[in-house]
Amino acid sequence: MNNYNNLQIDVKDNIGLIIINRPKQLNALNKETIEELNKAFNALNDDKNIRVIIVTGSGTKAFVAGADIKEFMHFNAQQGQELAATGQELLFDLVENLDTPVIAAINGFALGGGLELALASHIRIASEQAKMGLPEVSLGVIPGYGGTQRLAQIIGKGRAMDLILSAEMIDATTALTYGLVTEVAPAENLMETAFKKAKKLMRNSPQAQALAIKAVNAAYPKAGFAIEKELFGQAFTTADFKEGTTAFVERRKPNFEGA
Ligand code: DAK
Repeated sequence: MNNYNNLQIDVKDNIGLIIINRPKQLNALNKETIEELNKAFNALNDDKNIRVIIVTGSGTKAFVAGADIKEFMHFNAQQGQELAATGQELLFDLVENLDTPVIAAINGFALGGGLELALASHIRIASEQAKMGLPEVSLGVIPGYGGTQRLAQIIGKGRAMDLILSAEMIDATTALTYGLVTEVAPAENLMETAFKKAKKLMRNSPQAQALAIKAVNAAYPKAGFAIEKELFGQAFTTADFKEGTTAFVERRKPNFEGA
């Protein structure tokens, strides 16, 4: 099960644990990690002995600090659009629509694509140290992995607009108030709390849970996701995108056109 460069998979008590393991890059999602996550989620979902999947990040600092900026800054518009389409399908839509319940155990920074992975998960539990946000507009892009849609679905349009347009991070207590996470635990108890939750879920019918996931997801329109992909592609071609990602790598504030 552990034939992955960027993941560690553990199975215990019928629970599948996926640890995203690129601590030096704060577990940022590069293309290979997204492909490996697709394989791992599919494999655990297909294994009928696995009743719940928990996804978390390695180390104590980050769940996932976003898409890998150093990788995607070099993509051209076509690659950007392709990545938007395949990334959404391979990982974010996949997770949201799995039969097996997925718990995101948010152990630190969950930013951009990292928060989008948590948003696609069925249940979110955060450590007291977690920080969450969608900083994309500070890089000259928009959330491209479903964030514009799922954040508003989960916390409402007003708060989602605030978080997306300000690019600000919120802490775990605020996330709990917003309903972005449903539980907060001290950092040292996060995994214990997530496993406890998983065991509670396991008391119930897996068939009924799979049907319930389908039914809940059916309530949300899909059209916005296609528009998000298209607009993400547009943002990818702008000078602001070049400036925003270059400024990140150069560790300086961006100078956006007209800002
Ligand atoms: N990508 C690549 N490397 C990253 C990274 C990221 N997202 N986040 C952190 N790192 C790297 C840093 O560059 C640094 O590397 P070295 O300089 O040591 O080589 C290392 O991780 C440690 O980070 P820091 O030195 O910055 O650590 P600090 O404690 O000072 O700051 C931080 C922690 C989380 C506040 C900071 O690292 C940070 O602001 N990180 C970036 C957060 C962010 O903006 N994430 C990206 C959001 S945009 C797409 C669809 C969606 C997306 C992309 C494409 N398509 C459809 C194509 C989504 C985009 C995003 O996620």
